[in-house]
Amino acid sequence: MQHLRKEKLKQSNLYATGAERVPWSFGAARPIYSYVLRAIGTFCVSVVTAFADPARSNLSPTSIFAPASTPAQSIFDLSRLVLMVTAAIFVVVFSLLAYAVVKFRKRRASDGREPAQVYGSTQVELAWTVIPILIVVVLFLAAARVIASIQNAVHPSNAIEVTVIGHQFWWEYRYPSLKVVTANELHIPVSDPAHPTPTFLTLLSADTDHSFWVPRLAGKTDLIPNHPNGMWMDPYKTGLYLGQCAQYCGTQHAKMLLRVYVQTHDEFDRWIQEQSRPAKASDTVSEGQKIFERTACINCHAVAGTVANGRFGPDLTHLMSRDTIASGAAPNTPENLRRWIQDPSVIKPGSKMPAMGLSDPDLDAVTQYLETLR
Ligand code: HEC
Ligand SMILES: [Cu+2]
Repeated sequence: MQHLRKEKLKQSNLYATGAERVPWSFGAARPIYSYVLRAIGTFCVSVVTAFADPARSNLSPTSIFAPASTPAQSIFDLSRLVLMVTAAIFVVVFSLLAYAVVKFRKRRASDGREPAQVYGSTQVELAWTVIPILIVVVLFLAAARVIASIQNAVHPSNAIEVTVIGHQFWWEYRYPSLKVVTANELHIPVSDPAHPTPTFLTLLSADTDHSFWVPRLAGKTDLIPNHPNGMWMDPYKTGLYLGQCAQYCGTQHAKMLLRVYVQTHDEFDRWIQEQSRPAKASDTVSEGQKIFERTACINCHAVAGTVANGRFGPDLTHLMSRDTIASGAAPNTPENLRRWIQDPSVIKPGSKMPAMGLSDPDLDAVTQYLETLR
């Protein structure tokens, strides 16, 4: 228990720093059974906590047992039903098994004769065919109901629309009607159940399959090239919700983390206002900006209001408004920013941004310039 609790603390790190603290990474190599045991242990602890603690306060920030939005709540209720039914089956089957093993074990005094041989029993066979069929039908209907209720949800006119584009290995977020483009940190308003303001996501991919999964907010949905998918969420509570790309998409899939900031309406409106402005122009173009605009940086990155309009990498117009860089792989500090520009593979080996080979003074100047992008 102690061990598991410590593990959970480790997992609840909000983001990784450097190579070693990605949520769900297990650190040093261990024998494979220890992962399996830990997975089973963590799962059991989560189940027990979910049932025992209605506030579900001490679960990890990515737990499916702590839903904070309607789709996640429906899925949680369904999984609770499935878990209860399967737990009952487990108890019945294993009790019968244990009873048979003990009752009919080989005894010292046994005379070696075969027990009575029974050939078929219509009642028993009917029972063990009909009952499982009924159970499967009930589970099927319950699941179909939840799927339909999520997929057919009405789309109110005041819903926030966001287009999510999965890239190897980062997330692009576009708010088409609000004229905002950002990356990696999704901001959405909280939704009061009395006056819901849900957010509807259109899921696209620029390259390969990805999957958007923030367990506390909604189910898992894939981003498939040339096949737009959709999902929605209406978080009840403000806060930061975490997740991760849930479909293997290449080497850095594990560092393609999801961060959803659920804000009050005022905070959200302010954020939108700030994000829809172009980059703050200074009177003198700084040395760093000159280097940035002379280098291939602008082929891949956009900074609104400047010549930089590349779309291959994240939009950098308001880079400093983000808490992390590289899709949650590292906190957004000047040191990490410099390390990243010098050689992205130090933070994220296999990332699609090349090391640009800048000299030290140029590196400092570019970092300084990026730090002005608020
Ligand atoms: C070939 C395209 C390409 C070039 C050239 C390039 N980048 Fe990038 N850059 C990317 C990609 C792709 C990412 C996202 C990497 C990831 O998170 O996996 C990225 C990420 C970044 C980030 C982190 C952004 C965030 O919000 O997470 C910064 C900062 C950055 N680049 C700065 C630069 C600078 C400065 C240069 C020029 C010296 C440069 N890039 C050149 C493609 C490029
Ligand atoms: Cu991915």
